[in-house]
Amino acid sequence: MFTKAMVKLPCRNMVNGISHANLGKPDFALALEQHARYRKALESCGLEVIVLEADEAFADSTFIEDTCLVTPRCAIITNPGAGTRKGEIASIGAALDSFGMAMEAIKAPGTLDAGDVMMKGNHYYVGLSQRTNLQGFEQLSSILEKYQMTASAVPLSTVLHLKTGISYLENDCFLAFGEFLTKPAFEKFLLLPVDPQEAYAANCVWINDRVLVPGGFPKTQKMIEEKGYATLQVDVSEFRKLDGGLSCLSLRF
Ligand code: CIR
Repeated sequence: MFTKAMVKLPCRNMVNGISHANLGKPDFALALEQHARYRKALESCGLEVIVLEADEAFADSTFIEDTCLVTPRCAIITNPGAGTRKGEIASIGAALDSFGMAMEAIKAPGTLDAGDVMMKGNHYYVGLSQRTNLQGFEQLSSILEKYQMTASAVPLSTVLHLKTGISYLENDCFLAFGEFLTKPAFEKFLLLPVDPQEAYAANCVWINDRVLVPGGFPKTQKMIEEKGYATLQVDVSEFRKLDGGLSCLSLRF
């Protein structure tokens, strides 16, 4: 169960964020509204939501998930793989300070975006991607071992981040798209296959027996509901324009 979420308000400069989506520039005013509704959805899952101020110096800083992996035993500040995002980590340690967590960090030459990290109990699946390199994975793995947790690497071929294509819905059940439907790492689990027309919806977020689902992906939402989950729909179209999904917008712990 999670009790808290941390989010960071989008900045005006988000329109200059990294994007390969070809969906145009985000509308900042609409992004603010969507972010407010996202925060409400987190609250309705029973979470206390901590809101960090926007940081104009970093266009992608609203995608706070990439800057830190918060586990039940420690928080690990990452070294983001994109050059323009590295400075985002400066503020995250201080923001988490008051929670009394043991703090660890990924150091260069290791790089890691926590969007590449998926938690399943005490085990963490880590995508080797354009953002997360082998050293980043190895550092993360030794930090987790120090706290009696484990990690395994999952080489990625098509997606930006691991959680772009797969989400853990607890109960040994995953939502999976494309390359994740055939990866040996996940073959022993129940995989709910996301329709290719709804690929973006492969990034959903399980929170305390609810599943946040992006707005506009009815087949995926229905499939999740048919498995017995209560869903909450949140439209994040403006963040999608920057390759960001629902999970990227918060740290949950
Ligand atoms: C980036 O390319 O870094 C941002 N525009 C999107 C980051 C999305 N984060 C995530 O999937 N965890």
